[in-house]
Amino acid sequence: MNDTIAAISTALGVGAISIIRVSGEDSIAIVSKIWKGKDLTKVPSHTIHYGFIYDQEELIDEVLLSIMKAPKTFTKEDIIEINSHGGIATTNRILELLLTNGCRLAEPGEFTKRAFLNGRIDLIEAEGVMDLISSKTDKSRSLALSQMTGEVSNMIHQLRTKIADVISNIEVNIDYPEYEDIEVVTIEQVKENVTYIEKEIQRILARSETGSLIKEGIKTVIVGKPNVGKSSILNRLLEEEKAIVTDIAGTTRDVVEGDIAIDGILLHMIDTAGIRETQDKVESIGVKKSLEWIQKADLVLCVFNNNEILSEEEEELLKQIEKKTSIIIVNKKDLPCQLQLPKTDIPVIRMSALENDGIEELRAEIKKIFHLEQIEQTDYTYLSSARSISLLKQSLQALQAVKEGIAQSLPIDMIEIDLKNAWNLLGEIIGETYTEELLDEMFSRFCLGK
Ligand SMILES: Nc1nc2c(ncn2[C@@H]2O[C@H](COP(=O)(O)OP(=O)(O)OP(=O)(O)O)[C@@H](O)[C@H]2O)c(=O)[nH]1
Ligand SMILES: [Mg+2]
Repeated sequence: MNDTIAAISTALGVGAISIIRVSGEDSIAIVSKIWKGKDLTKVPSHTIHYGFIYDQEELIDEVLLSIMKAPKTFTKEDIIEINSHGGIATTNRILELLLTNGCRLAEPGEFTKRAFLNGRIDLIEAEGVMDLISSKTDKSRSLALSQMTGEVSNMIHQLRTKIADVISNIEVNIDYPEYEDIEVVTIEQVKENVTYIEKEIQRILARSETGSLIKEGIKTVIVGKPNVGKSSILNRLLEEEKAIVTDIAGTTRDVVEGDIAIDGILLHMIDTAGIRETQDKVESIGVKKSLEWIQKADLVLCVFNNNEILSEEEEELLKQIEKKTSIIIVNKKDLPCQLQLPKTDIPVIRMSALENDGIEELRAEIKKIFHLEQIEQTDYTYLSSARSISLLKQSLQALQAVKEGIAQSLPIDMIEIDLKNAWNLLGEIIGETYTEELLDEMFSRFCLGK
């Protein structure tokens, strides 16, 4: 891991400035080979310098260079950041120069991976870095930030400390068995403490649902018979003409997608091909797909035409969506009513996409279903990644095993095993223990230069 890595940290394209980042023990030596300006081995850490990048005698760019010496840096290694002029040609040329002078091209997320491996941040904080970069709403930004700055990690540390206290209590007991009446007291204490920790974990898990909602958004699919106005509704929600609308049934052949935000929560909208029996091959693939989408969706918007009677396919569709979180939309309410819906517990919104009437009611219903107005404005210490939520669930199970063990009067050192298990699982969340595969998988999702 001692090699020195380099990458372009800004987005590639035309821009005023690009940043090329270098990290590793040879950062200063390598950059010095292509730099004309102050002697980098002599300048103080955390300073910025004006100078030039040269390829032998050829001037490449006029730049500002930041130098940050280990250990007080993001990776805990020497870091140099070259602020060059933007544009692909200059930026790439400087990167190439660094590579020919001894740097290795960084893998995606490698700077953050080094920050983790060198103990600068834990895994939760590393995930936070990635989430911050990819966040699309203000809420998901706040969530990522509280993760990145260690608030979420603190919460996990506190739980671990509580479990560690219980374990050390037991150890004392095992080490001094001569005090006969201690065991009874300890078992009672263990039970009490474990119940408390369990409750804490359950509370965090309940909130983590909100966490993943903020982070992942709500996958929303619009389904219904051809020509009922699905694409028109999508366009109204997106406030743009994204999907093609015609009076020809079967206009949408493949899925059309778009994102909207409601109260800071992202809805990833998918408009599908109308569902009906069809001979047309391309269309029938689309129909199959939209049925698949229903299975995958967090929310199904099922559209009917107010002006038509219910068809057989639509009755079938109603059955399909019963088990899902869904809203029935009766569209074209500007036309005379022909539709008769069977009794259902699914909320019904009547609207006219043509006259832009009822969209607000639809938004309000979505807010209600997902309790969006209740999402706290200030506290964002939720777990949000599937990885950490699953580990937290497993640690809850381990604690439940502790209580079962107590109920069955198992020897205390057996009970201790489950406690240690819970403690280890919480440790995995923050990366106290990890596997190479996990790190590879996690950091490969990062962008280059971070
Ligand atoms: N009167 C009336 N017409 C509407 C309304 N909403 C949509 N339409 C019309 O209905 C027709 C079909 O609309 P689309 O949005 O393309 O319907 P779709 O469900 O996406 O249709 P496919 O993609 O073919 O499955 C168009 O001519 C729209 O202008 C409405 O609220 N009232
Ligand atoms: Mg359509």
